[in-house]
Amino acid sequence: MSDLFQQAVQKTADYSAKDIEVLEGLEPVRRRPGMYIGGTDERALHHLVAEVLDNAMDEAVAGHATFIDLEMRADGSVTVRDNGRGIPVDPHPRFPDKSALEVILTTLHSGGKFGGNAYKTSGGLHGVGISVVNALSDHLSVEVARDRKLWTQSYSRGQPVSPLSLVGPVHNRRGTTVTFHPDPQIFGARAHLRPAPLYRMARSKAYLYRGVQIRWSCDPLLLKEGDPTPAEGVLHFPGGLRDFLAETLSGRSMLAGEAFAGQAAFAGDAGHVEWAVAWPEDEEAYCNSYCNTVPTPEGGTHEAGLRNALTRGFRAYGEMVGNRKAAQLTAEDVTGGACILLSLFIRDPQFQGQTKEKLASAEATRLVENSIKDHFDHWLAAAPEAAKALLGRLVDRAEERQRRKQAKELSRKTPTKRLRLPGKLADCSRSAAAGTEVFLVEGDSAGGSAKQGRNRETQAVLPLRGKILNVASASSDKLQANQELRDLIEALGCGVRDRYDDEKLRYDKVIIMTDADVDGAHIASLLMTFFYREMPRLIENGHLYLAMPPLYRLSQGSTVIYARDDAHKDELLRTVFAGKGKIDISRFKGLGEMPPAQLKETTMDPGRRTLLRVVIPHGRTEEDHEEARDTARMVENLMGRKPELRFQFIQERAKFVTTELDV
Ligand code: 28G
Repeated sequence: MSDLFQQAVQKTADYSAKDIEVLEGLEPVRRRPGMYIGGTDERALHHLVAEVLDNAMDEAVAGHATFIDLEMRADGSVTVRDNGRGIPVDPHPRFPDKSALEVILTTLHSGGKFGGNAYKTSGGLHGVGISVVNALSDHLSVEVARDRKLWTQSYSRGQPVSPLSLVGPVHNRRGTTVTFHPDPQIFGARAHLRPAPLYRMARSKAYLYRGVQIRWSCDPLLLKEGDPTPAEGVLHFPGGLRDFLAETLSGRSMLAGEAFAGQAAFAGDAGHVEWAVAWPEDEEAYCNSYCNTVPTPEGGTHEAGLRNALTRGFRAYGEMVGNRKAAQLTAEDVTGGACILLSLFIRDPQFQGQTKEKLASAEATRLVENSIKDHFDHWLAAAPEAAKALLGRLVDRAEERQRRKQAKELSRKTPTKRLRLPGKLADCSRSAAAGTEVFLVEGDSAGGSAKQGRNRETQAVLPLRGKILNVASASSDKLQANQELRDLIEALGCGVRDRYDDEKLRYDKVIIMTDADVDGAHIASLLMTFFYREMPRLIENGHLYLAMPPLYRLSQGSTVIYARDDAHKDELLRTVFAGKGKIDISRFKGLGEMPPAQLKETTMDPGRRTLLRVVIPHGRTEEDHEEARDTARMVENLMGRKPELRFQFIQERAKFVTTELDV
C-alpha cells in the first residue's frame, strides 16, 4: 500500500483538522455560480445533474452500489437514487449539533480529501461537491436509508428548511436519494433540463462502468414530438467499452476487423483501465477518454500512456515482421486515424487546464502504458494478416506525413532542389513500370478512398485538385504554370511533346477515375484532351484508360451492391434482390462517398473492374475517318465553346477518341 493511499485510508476513519480547515459556507457559490459550474447557461444547468450522478457513480465504482435511478419530472426537478451505503447521518465530530449529512450538503469543501472515498472524483466541473448543487437549487431534498432507518431533510438555496428527521424503519433498502430543482433565480425562468442530453449522459456512464445498472425514467410530458429518447429504460452494458465503441461505429467498416479492446487491473489495488480502439477505413478519428467515468476532453496523462503503448507496439511488430518503415511511426501516425475509448479508474485523480478537463496525474501514463502494452502485442500477433494490413496503412500515413514535411521544406529552398515526384502522389511500391498503374482522381476525398482501396504494390494514386486547366485554349506558358498538370507530368516521368519518352513512363496504365456525372465527365474530357495534345503517343501506345465507377447504388436492408450501368442494375434486380422486399435504388453519388472496400471492388480491382481503353481511331469506319481527320477542330469545339457537347462526348466516348473494353 502506498503512503498516499495509507493517508487517504486514515482520513476516512476520522476528520482531521486539515480537512476541516478547507470548509466554507455556500454564499460564494450563489454569489458567483459561474466559478463553480462553468457558467449559468443550459450547459451549466446540466452539469448539476452530472455532479449528482457522479456522486452516485463514485459510490458504485467503489463497489458499494449496483443500481442508480435517474428520474426527470415534469416540474423540472430531477431525482437520483443509489443503493450504496447512504451518506452518514451521525453527528459531525467538529460540529456536534450538525449531522455529517448536513455538513456535506451545506459546506464547500474544495481541495481537501473530505470525501474519503478512494475513487472520489475531484476533477472537471464535477467533483465540486453535491453542496454546490444544493446552493444552486431552490429546492433539494435528500433521503438516506442506512442501518435500517430512513432519514430525510430538505433544503432551499443551500439552507436547511427542516431538521434531519427520522422517517421510520426500512427493510431491503439502502442508499442515498437526492431530488433537486435548479433555482430559476440562477439559471433564469426559461432554462430547462432536457431529456436527450441527460439520457446520453446516463448511457455513457453505464457503458463506462459495467458494474452498474442505470434505470432511466422521464415524464412523457417532457418528451417533445420527434424526440427519440425513451420514457423509461434500463441501461446496463456488461460488454463495456467494446460495446460502446461498436455502437458509435455502427455501419462503418474497420481496417483490422476486430477492435482492440480490454481491461487490466493495476498492481496493489491502485485502480484499473479499460480501452477499446478501432481503425475505421474512413480514418474519421476520435478519442474519448475518461477518468473515474468523468470525461477528459482535453486528454492528459492517461491518453499519453495509451498512445505510447500503441506506437511502441506497432514499431516492435514491424521489426518482427520485417517492415523496416514501422520504426518511423509516430503516435500521430498510429492514433490520428483511430477511434479510441479510454477509461481509467484511479484514486484521487488530479485535473488541470482552464476547465479542469485534462488529467494531470503523472503515474497514469506508466500505469496505462504498462497495462495495455502486452495485450496489444497479443492482439497484433493473433491476426497477422489484419495486423500487417493495418501496419501498412499506418506506414502510408507516416510516409505521407514525411512527404508533406519534405515538400514544405523544399518549397522554401531553390527550385532545382525540388523532389522529382509530387508530394501528393501516393506511389506504388514496385519500382519497375511493368504491371503498375496510376489512378488520376479528382479531389482529396476521392483520392483518400482510392489510396485506401488500392493495391499498394502496383497501384499509385494522384489526386488532382479542382478542374484542371482547360488545355485546349491554354497557351503553353499557362500550361507550365498549372501546378496540377506539372504534378501530373512529374508523376508520369515520360516528358511531353517532342521530349516524350515511352521508356520513361513510370506506369503501364494511366487510369482516369472520375465520378459518373457531368462534372466527372468534364474533368475526364479535359484530361483526355491534355494527353491528346501533350502526350499523343501515350494514347497511341495504349496506356490511357477510363475507369468505370458504378452508376447506381442498390440496397436492401444491410445488403449494398453497386451497379455499373442500367443492364447490370436490371440484372441485379432480377437476381440478387429478386422477391425480397423493398429495394432502395439511388444514383451513385461520388467516389469520395464510397467506402474504400467498395471502390476497390467495383472500380479498382483488376479482377473485377471494367476499364475502357482510350484509342485514337484510324478510320475504321467512314464516320471515324471523317472525324479523325479534323480532330484538332473537334477538340476546340468540345472544350472551348460548346459545353453541352462535352457531356455527350464523354458519354458516347466515341468521337475524337474511341474507347474499347479492356478485359
Ligand atoms: C443519490 C444521489 C447521489 C453517496 C455516499 C456514501 C458515503 C459518503 C456518499 O460519505 C462522507 C467521509 C469519510 C465517512 C462513505 C457512507 C463511507 C461510509 C459513505 C450520492 C463519510 C461521505 N458510509 N453515497 N458519501 N464520508 N451517494 N448519490 O451522493 O467518512 S454520497
